[in-house]
Amino acid sequence: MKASDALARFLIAHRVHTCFELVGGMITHMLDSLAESGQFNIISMHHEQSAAFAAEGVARYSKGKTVAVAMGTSGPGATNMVTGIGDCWFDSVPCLFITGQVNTRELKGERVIRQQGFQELDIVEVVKSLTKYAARVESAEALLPELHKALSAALSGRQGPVLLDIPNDVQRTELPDALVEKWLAMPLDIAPASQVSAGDLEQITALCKSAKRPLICVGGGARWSDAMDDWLAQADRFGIPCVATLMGHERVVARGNYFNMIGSYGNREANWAVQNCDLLIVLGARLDVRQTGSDVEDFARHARVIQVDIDPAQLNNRVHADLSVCATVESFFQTFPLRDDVFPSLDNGWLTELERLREMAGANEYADWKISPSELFKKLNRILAKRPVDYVCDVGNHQMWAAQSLRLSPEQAVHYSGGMGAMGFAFPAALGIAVESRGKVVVITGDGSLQINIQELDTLKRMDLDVTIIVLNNVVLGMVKNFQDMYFDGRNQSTQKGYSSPDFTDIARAYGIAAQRISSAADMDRVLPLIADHKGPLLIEVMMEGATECRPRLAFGSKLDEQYPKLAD
Ligand SMILES: Cc1ncc(C[n+]2csc(CCOP(=O)(O)OP(=O)(O)O)c2C)c(N)n1
Repeated sequence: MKASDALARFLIAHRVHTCFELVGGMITHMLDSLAESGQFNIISMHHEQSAAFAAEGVARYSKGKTVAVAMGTSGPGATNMVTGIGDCWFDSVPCLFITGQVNTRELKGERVIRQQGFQELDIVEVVKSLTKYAARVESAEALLPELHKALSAALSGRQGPVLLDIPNDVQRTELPDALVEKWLAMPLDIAPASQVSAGDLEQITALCKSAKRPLICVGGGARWSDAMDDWLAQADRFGIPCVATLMGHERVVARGNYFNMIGSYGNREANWAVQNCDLLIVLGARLDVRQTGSDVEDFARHARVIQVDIDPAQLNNRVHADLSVCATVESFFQTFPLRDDVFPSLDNGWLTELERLREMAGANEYADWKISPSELFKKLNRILAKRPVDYVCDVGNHQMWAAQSLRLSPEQAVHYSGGMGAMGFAFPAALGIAVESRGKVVVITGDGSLQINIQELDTLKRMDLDVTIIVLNNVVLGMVKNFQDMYFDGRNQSTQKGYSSPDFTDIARAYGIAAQRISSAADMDRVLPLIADHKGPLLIEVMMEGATECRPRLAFGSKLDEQYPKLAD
């Protein structure tokens, strides 16, 4: 059997059945084999970066259970995928990246030259620091063992991206059928992750016993746990409040004792909760500067901190943890029962105070703007409530407006480019999510972010997916402009001066995609409800000139609960 056919069979045997790619000479054998298998969904994109984000979208939708392939040719096809690989790496998303490579006899090997073959580039070396496993497949016999190793690594422990670089001649070499069958029958080698132990549970329980103002903080490491929703519902019943980081916020359903997102762009009530709790239970969050603010010493200033994380290197890293537990958050949810005797010292006023603050912080902070982003998201919450929807946000103020105001119903999720913060992520990731879910996906993007992968409007039209793009067009690179306003006396080089954005409504229509424009609050009431029953591609351009601020936010050096503007201002 031809090695590239064996690759297709191996992937199908492991439920990998979607491939996003942009073709090039060095991947034609593999692509042909995937197509000829008749069991692969191949989606051709217009940029390998988009293919990478789209493949990532499949895994994000399936909570890391389904891996997709992003494939690019040697040289530029490979380097174009690096941003997507990095995104998977930082946000722990399993994904298989495959690059074609020049024939083995054309490889430069140990020669001190830059290149031997045309488009030869050592992508394995480039992505080593961004992958769980990356290797060049040296021979056809090594292909299936390498695939086995790579897929196993992607799905083990703290999940992440893997890359295999496959030379053209390796792809077209014949392999003995018996060898192929042997590897097809081999189950993946998924390493067991550490679990919360009885000793850990004892220590956690002891800290909970004395806590008057406990707080759960859900992070990215918890967001895909199947047990999370039931556990949080139980916490809700016992009056235990919960907040989340940006990544945790992706999957927490809005409910009574959920006090939203912490951080420098966090919700006021969430930051206040962190700064006033006496026990903070951090579940799968690495507590970076965006989550704690720069004054780490002051973070959770009155609290003892319990940190549960699958990755030992993340424990007790920036924030001092009084108790570090190296285990999956899933095992914590499964083994740490919530009963009314777990928090016997619970102060009832704690929840009442948090509720009061959440109510106050829910006020429209943009009443002086023609279109208030928080009001826009409140309307969207109402319009799409209780419907299965995946939101995908880009990077900028629009993302933070969404994170502060979107409220998820069951069967809803939102996806962010967390650690990488890559503008251009949302639209292609949404395509991947829609391919996998076959359901409604709503993209929240800015004029700067959408322009990075705008070429995929053609892919959306061709695939006819149920994707609505809401582009908040403030005609500036708002988040950075805001920074320049604060620290560069308003000199707005390249965010406003020298920056431009086009008419997105016209562009969508040119691609054959239905489009609407919102220029006033009244337009919002007319246009947003259309999303609910619309099936297929739709672009909504929201004109928001002058809207460049995120309220509230944290100035550098400020304490987490001293966000700007102050509520009384
Ligand atoms: C690929 C990439 N390049 C640059 C940045 C830096 N950056 C962060 S936010 C931002 C502005 C985003 O502008 P836009 O998408 O219009 O959103 P807005 O902030 O105006 O809502 C920039 C340039 C980034 N995060 N990603």
